[in-house]
Amino acid sequence: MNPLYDRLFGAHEGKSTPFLLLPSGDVLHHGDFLKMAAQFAHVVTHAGLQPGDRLAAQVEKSPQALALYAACVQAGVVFLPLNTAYTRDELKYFVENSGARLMVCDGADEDDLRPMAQSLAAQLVTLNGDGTGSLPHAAQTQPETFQTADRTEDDLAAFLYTSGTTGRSKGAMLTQANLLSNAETLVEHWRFTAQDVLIHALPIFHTHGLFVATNVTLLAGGAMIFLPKFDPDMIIARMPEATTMMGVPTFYTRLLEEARFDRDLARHMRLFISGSAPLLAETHIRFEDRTGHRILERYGMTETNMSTSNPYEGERRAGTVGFPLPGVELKVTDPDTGKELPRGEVGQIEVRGANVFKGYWQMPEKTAAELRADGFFITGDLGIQDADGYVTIVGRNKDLIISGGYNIYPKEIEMVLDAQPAVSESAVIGVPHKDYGETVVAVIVPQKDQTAATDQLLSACAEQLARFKHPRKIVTVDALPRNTMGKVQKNLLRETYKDLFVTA
Ligand code: MLC
Ligand code: AMP
Repeated sequence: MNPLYDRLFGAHEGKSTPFLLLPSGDVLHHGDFLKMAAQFAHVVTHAGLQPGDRLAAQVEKSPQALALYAACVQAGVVFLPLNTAYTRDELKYFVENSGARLMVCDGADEDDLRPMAQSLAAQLVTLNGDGTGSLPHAAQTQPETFQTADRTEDDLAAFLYTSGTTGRSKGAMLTQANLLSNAETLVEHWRFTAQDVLIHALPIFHTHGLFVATNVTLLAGGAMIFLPKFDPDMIIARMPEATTMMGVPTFYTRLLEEARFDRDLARHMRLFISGSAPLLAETHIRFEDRTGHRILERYGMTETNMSTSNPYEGERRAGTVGFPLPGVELKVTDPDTGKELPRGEVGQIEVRGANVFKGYWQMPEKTAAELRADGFFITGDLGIQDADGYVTIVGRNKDLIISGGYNIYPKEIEMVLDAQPAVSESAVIGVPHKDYGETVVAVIVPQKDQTAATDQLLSACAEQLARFKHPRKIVTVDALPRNTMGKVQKNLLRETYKDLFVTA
């Protein structure tokens, strides 16, 4: 028994139904995809990995990369996908912290990563974006079936790292039941069937692209137009074959910039879904005016999978994230006391259900701080539930920036900037950005009688942090605004710099 494998993958073994529709026009059928996954599972287990061991993968999006996820589920190995933008320093932390025994990287990074892998006693194999590499090479001679490892619903399926307000990333432990229960709920809620063809242009190293999009499609038995990245030309060209699309708000604002994206092109589509960051009500309205479709906005998190969704039938309300999903309890609490607040009051959103993760890997204090003993998870998002039950996210009780759907924790960037000799202190904030929703601005105070050169600060960031986390603007000030307790007033900084990028 391996519930996640059996339901998502095993159910399609031997089938010649289409699964991945590729940019080349090729179609990868379910059965062939699963043969590849089985061959990968052999390579992974021959490397000595046992059920429960971790495999870290920093690879480009490809059918093979997705087969690696399937292989891990089949072999009972915990899958740890990593953003391709992460630097070597960032990667080292994830591999070390998770104790991953096998790393899969792009061939171009192999020489750079090998000493690090060796120092952490992790094996290293390669998988390139074009499907070549030492992993697929070794897989070629392996059997096309694999004895699925026994697992229970409570066993771990994946670790997804999320940064924290202290700057140290936490490995969110997701069980088979977390993933499966959420996929089941979403398939039903959003009416996915084997006839669906989803435009998949998201990365597959985060919850949205890997679990929401892929697991839902797999469970329903449908197909995905599997694109390497968001590219409006490609999406517009392939839309006639699709029935549904999932994306972050930037996908929708960018599509609206294309005159070719019109009512005729979208007429046959069944559903457009948005999440991972706030979709402006204005975008929702413009999208409906252009296409006649109301985007269905949902709300989730790495730790909770999806928690709320606007209805499939019924009113999809712009600016809201809809209702708690079936099986998910949601309450709005006072951030100071943890007491539940009456409907209509703004507070911290907490959720409980089979969707909620098991805790942070080897961080019992952080787990205890966010996951209550009664099972409610404190999301750190501020919201309000109206009289009709619609939930609106109004802000965050955590110091977090979301740029184009990627989470950026200011603390991580401040730590890099503060370590620079010319910097006395820094405050990193998110400001509105037309394309990314929010973007990163660093406000720095130089050391007395020193000038902090922007290019030096940026090169320090480049060395240590993924590109999407880099400040898009560095502002120098004499002093940071502080309250009477000495705490930096980031709200004042956000107000001061709010217009820097709105017309960008
Ligand atoms: C890329 N870049 C970004 C960026 N993405 N910078 C800031 N924010 C981003 N999101 C940088 C690149 O490093 C590059 O830098 C430049 O921008 C252009 O690169 P690109 O490859 O052309 O990227 P672009 O097309 O701009 O990508 C934007 C995007 C992409 C929005 C299409 O970021 C994306 O696919 N985002 C989806 C993220 C996602 O899946 N989130 C889900 C998390 S799960 P330069 O300057 O060197 O050229 C989650 C839970 C839930 O949140 O509820 O779903
Ligand atoms: P991540 O940790 O990458 O999973 O990001 C989760 C965070 O994304 C949540 O805590 C929210 O702050 C944000 N988020 C996800 N979906 C939405 C949405 N529809 N509206 C507003 N914020 C969202």
